[in-house]
Amino acid sequence: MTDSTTFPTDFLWGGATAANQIEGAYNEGGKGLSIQDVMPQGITTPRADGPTDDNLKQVAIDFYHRYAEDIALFAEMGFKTFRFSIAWSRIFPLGDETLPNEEGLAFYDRVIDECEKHGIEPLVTISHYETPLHLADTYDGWVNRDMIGFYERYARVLFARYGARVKYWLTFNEINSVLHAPLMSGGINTPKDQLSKTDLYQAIHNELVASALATKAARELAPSAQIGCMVLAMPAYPLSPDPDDVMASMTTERTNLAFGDIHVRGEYPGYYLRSLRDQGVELVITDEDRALLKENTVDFVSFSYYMSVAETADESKRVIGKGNIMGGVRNPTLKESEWGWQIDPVGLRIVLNQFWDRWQKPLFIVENGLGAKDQLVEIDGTKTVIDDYRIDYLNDHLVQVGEAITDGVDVMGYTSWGCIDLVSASTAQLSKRYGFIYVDRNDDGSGTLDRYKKKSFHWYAEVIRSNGASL
Ligand code: BGP
Repeated sequence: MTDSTTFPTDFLWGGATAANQIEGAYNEGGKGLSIQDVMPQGITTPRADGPTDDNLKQVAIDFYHRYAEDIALFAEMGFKTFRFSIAWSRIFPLGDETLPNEEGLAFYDRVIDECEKHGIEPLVTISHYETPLHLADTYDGWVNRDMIGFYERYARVLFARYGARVKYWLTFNEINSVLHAPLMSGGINTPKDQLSKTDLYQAIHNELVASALATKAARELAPSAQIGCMVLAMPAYPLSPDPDDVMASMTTERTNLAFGDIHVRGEYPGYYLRSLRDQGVELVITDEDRALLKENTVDFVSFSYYMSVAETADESKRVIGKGNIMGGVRNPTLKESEWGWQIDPVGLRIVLNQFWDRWQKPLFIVENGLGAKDQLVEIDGTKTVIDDYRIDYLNDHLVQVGEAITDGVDVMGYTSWGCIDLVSASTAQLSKRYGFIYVDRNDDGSGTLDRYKKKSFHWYAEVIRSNGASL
């Protein structure tokens, strides 16, 4: 990249994590269980009845005790922002009680203290795949409308406690993923193949209303806060120029775009209502719900971007590839990661332009990165990982972010996913690594938990220092 003025001077460079994937201490500090505590194998295997020792998230990377050391390393890279989530079950161990757990609140005070010490702006996800287990077991998660009130109470506690210190908030991680991973994303215990469409879309509606109520609460309790929605972005290109393929691609993309449309425009789009009708789904939507959605739209749109897929109307050509939670039809023009996620840097520019054209709201890329198996090596007495593959992936994507900014897109920032190695959401393993910082912990739970800087650590530090000119 030649133009050093491409990235705005206040561009929020940083990294992203989620509580259940880094904190560990799953039963410390008064924390209750979350659905992650019964998902030892990630999203591929049915849940367990209770916590099991084989769940790497019980310790994860021990951020709960090592947060100061880790945030200092982020500061060394020059992070302007750090995205983390608050574990709902640390604040409300069961989820439906009236008073919060002070020890849980105090932990995030300390995390925010550390961020402030280093001039790092916290970016907080209120709910990142961490529904309290009691809410899943007693209410079947978001299928039940009572969840709206529990979430609102939780969000209000957060805004009251941290609202003066945290500017950027995301209501739900990848809110559209509930369509594909109802337990992890929605705390819904009913197995996906037995979940009725009506229950699924009612759960989505309940989350959307809760998201609007959180925005409303923030306006009251934290007037300087900026509230964003967060969607899993995955372009679905037509597999061919056949108009039927183009229409199929549009229909698939709309399953994701609907979530941004509703958060930004405050109402259900016609195509979404039609799709509900076509599926025979009748939702309970009150006039008050409609008013809440309309009056409490978001300040910005954030999203994860890892890959794109293709789409076709021709069933015989629907070769399904792997991918982030939803996956899709394989695109023969693209390479893929070790986990079959197809790598498409230009897709990020396409998504940024599409979202900007559609919503005219500032955009925040809050997840992007390459999961890979890393090899720890020793060079001149220092342990490190030579992760050129990760540097290449991130560099190629960030070049496209620069292109989008040059196209006129308003991009607020970029937080690379798993800036420190963490437990993978889909596989629940540590060997799928994303970090700039290697954590010595293996899939069998062995390891010292020591941290080592990878080659990409120094690369990213220079990207941030030069504000993207080094790309
Ligand atoms: C997103 C999730 C993250 C993260 C990431 C990478 O869907 O928001 O929690 O895990 O994907 O996925 P994985 O860990 O499965 O490689």
